Amino acid sequence: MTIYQNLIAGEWTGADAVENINPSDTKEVVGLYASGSAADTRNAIAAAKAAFPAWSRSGIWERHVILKKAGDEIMARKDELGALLAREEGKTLPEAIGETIRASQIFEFFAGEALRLAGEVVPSVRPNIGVEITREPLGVIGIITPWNFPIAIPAWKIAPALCYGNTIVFKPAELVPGCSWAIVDILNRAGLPKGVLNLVMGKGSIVGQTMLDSPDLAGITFTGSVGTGKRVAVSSIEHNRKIQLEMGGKNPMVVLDDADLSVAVEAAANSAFFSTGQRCTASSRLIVTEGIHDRFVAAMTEKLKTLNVDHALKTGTHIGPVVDERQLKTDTDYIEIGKKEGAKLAFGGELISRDTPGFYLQPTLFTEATNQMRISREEIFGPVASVIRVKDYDEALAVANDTPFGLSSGIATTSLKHATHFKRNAEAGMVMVNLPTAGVDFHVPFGGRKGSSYGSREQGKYAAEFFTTVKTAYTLA
Ligand code: UN1
Repeated sequence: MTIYQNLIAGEWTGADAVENINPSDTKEVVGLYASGSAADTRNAIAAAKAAFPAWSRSGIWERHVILKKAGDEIMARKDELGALLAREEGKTLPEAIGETIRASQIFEFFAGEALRLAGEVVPSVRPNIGVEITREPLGVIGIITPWNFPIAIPAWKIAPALCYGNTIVFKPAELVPGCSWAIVDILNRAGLPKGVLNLVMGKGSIVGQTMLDSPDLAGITFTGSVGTGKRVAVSSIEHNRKIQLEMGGKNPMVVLDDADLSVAVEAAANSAFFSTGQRCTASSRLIVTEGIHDRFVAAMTEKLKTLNVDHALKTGTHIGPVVDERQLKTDTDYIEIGKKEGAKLAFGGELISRDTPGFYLQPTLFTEATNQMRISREEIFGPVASVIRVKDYDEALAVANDTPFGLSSGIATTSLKHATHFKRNAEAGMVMVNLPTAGVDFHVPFGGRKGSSYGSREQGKYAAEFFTTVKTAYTLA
């Protein structure tokens, strides 16, 4: 089998490889991917550092052309890349193709942003002096991405980093190197100079740790677990390094008595169970007022009966497998914890077998949960959600905000008054009215508050905040 290698200083390299396994069919090896060493990582950082002076001064047209070419190629290959994504991560083929289209759109967006770079010219408070405020690239950026969005998250970190003139050392999640390799190959062929984008696939404990220890990374943008995020933060203080962290969520979906029941059920089922619940934006706490509670639970249970859990590439599959054995164990451990804590298992909870060996778990719904239970406080990252019964809107809002996280917060209601109040008072970076908490646009800011995020927002024009540093220049006229 060919080894998909790392790209360091413009050369494909690496002989040590690991298997990329399909979670829908663990007999299938998607490919062999290089596993980089600490020396590879240091070489990649040195290459990115050497490439920075020229790339930071490259013209905006050159950056536009490369980003646009990459976006176009990803779109042209959406079915093939979507299938690769579904095979390595396990989300369904339509979800995977949708994510691939999103990655293409992100490159198109930042291709445009490259042409819109602008600063400000303002008068000084002193006479005969002019002031210019400009944005300059930050330097070498370390990019560390998770397994749950194998193409969209790399796209939304790589595209702005390049757009604003930075160079990159990119470490994708070990479980899903395939889409990352494909994006790097596409950008490399689109004409990026050597060393501007370096790919080091491999272990977090080796590649990731070497990145954290380096004094040469000016910034690290990270999406992943709270624990690893904290390590990125602590190491970065020591190196005076800018960071952008997207970590967990325990996103609430409030359902009020006046909600349109079918809108509420669609939004809740999508948020909680699509992409196998493996989204930091998934809603795992369904906070339901008592007048609609029983009807909501009955309708959700009916809906869950219609969702097929099966091979990600099979037509008609709504929910693919869990990503790997370790995540499956986390999910089933939490299901046991929920039962012990006294929540009622209303649907699912069982492993299922299909034609191919894979990590298949039923969508799981608890009822009679309280907001103090561990299943309501800790991120599970699987197809598991709990219904928490509340008296009225005020209690629903208080419960929604009573969490260490603050990424996305949803409400299903037909009341303008409650929707408006919720938008203002939800302690979250993103608020959704009559929509799933997950599934976001590619051209507007993404990120959260409290334990969910640290640093400035990702995506849209707000991405410039992280990927640039501001210069204020004074000139005597
Ligand atoms: C989405 O819900 O569309 O890791 C995106 C995650 C998020 C991305 C969610 N950073 O799940």
